[in-house]
Amino acid sequence: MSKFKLSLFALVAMAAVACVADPAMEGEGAKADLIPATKIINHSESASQGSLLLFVDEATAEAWTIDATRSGNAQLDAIASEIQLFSVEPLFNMDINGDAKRQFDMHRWFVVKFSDELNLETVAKQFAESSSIERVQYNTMLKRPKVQVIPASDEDLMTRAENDEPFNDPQLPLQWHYNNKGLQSIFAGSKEGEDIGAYGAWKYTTGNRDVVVAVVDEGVKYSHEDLKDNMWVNTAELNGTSGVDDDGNGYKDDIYGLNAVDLNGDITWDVPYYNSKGEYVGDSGHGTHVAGTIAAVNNNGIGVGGVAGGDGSGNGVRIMSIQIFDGGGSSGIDKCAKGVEYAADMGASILQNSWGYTDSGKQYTDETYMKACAAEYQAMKYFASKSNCAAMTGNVIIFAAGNNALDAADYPGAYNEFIAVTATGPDGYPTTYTNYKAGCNVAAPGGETIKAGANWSYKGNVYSTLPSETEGTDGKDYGYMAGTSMACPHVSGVAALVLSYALDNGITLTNTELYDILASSVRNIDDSLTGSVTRYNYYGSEYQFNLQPYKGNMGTGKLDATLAIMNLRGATCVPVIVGQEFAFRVGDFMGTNDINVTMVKDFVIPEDVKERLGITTDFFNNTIYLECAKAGIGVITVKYIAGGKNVGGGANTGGKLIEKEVVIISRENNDNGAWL
Ligand SMILES: [Ca+2]
Ligand SMILES: [Ca+2]
Ligand SMILES: [Ca+2]
Repeated sequence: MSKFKLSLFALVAMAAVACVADPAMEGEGAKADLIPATKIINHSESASQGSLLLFVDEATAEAWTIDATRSGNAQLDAIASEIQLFSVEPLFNMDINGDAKRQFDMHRWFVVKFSDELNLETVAKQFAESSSIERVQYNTMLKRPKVQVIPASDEDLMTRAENDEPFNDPQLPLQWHYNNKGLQSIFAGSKEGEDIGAYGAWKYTTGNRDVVVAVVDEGVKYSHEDLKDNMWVNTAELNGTSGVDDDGNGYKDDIYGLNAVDLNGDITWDVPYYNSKGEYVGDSGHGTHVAGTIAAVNNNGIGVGGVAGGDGSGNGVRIMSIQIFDGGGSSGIDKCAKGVEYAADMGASILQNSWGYTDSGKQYTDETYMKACAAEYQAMKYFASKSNCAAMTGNVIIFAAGNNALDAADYPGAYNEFIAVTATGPDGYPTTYTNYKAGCNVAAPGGETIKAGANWSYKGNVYSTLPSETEGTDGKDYGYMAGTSMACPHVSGVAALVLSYALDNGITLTNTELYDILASSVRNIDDSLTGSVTRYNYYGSEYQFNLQPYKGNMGTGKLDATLAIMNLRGATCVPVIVGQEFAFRVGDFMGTNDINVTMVKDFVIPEDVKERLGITTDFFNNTIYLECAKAGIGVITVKYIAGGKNVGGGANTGGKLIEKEVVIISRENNDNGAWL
């Protein structure tokens, strides 16, 4: 039988052996076995005792909503009576956006509770016998993983931003994943430009308050000095009465989001827990770390930066905490689904998920995932159907691909309507832990751990916020983690930047168009994937990590925030390497077969752009020869005649004069092949 556990994806770095798929999983391929033939849609492993999720027919849904003791079906009432049900409750809150939820059949899901003493499988079978019950789902509990946290060193905390940094956050230079300067002191083999391209994008937007990102994870430390100003706040509860559900959404005191384990507003991040082996498996700071990557407050003179953390003027995107882990405990599928429902109902437009069913890419297909995780899936579909950002029709869902070095992304991320994010290191290569191939959509920096002399070096991990109260963070508010968990919030952050830019500039798009922008605003990764690179196994021994299997399998490429903004603008991007002349043949970039560029009339380079990039130009035969002395980004305007007839000697008949923005992106050669 398949063994799934739901886990957060922070890498346990010491376990980063060149792990190939566990042989025990190979050939298991028990897809048929995953979905039992009966109405019982999943297996009872890791299921919560004393409760089941039931998907009922319309008549029963209506009857149970009125009186939970009478379904209108005598057989079902007899079963309920025999089991001595404690309670029958709708899974979802139909009082809020009920009509929209009905379209996803969410009104037909109920949670039934009964004595823990009863045999769960027997009860499930009894319900499955009722003609009124269409599906029975075991309430699978999410399992706590071990997460490696590397607190900031005193030296890290003493870091001060150089003058060339765009913001004054002192530890920004440690965040190579936003802007990689190729410092070998951070990572041996680190390459300039192997980053998310944040600095370029920040010239156009740094965030917008009206974009809300729901972080489905451990609780976010909302009081963190570098996060508190970018937390989403439910003002009715903030200004309301303690112990009272002031806004009537079904949850008391939900000021910063939802604790989906206890189903209240008491978000926590520092609850300790030890398993039976004495290992610490309590809160790790994972949710706070992920939140910082998306929206730590920029330019506030403290700590770090966030991809969409604003510019210090109060314009960062906001983080809503959806807490699915709490100390040693976790949500089941039911509460996780309610957390997703909450994010949809309370205004999040991006769902950030650094969790998944471990190894499930080898077991599920899209079809079996939809069936076996039906309650959660329907909540996801509902979330995606809502339009919580004025700039976008629909919402978007982004997942980490998983950390088991498997050639398939874990579900739910692998599902075709969600984005699954793979992870690269500071040298731009795939990380040793990242899942790849089937179901993977796009790559982003997730961090890598290597040896530096005799010691492990974690500076190539992702640096972000931590909760200092939490065991393992050593009293530090900042530190390192690595994993596809850390790559995923870079993509959520870029999605948030794109929406921010759209809001700021009156642009509208659909969620499908945003997915398309995320998947197409990429730099090439495949050209560099030949041969191998040196990595280190669990015991610290060097080995050669073969790059070949990753070629063509990390998704469409490495996401670049600047390109994403440019794609939204619909502007043509021209890539230039510093110090090398580039022949910009306008006809190759503009026009179509029907409307050819017949004559370039003029091009305008604003003085500030000319100076910033050190641009020199030449012009001949409809080609602009460009050379940039400095790295950077600038917009020029090209005017040309399309569709006319070039009669020679600079004369033209007919056609249409077109004026277009062209974005010049000038970069140092980072030796990773063509990068557009
Ligand atoms: Ca409330
Ligand atoms: Ca309250
Ligand atoms: Ca900061």
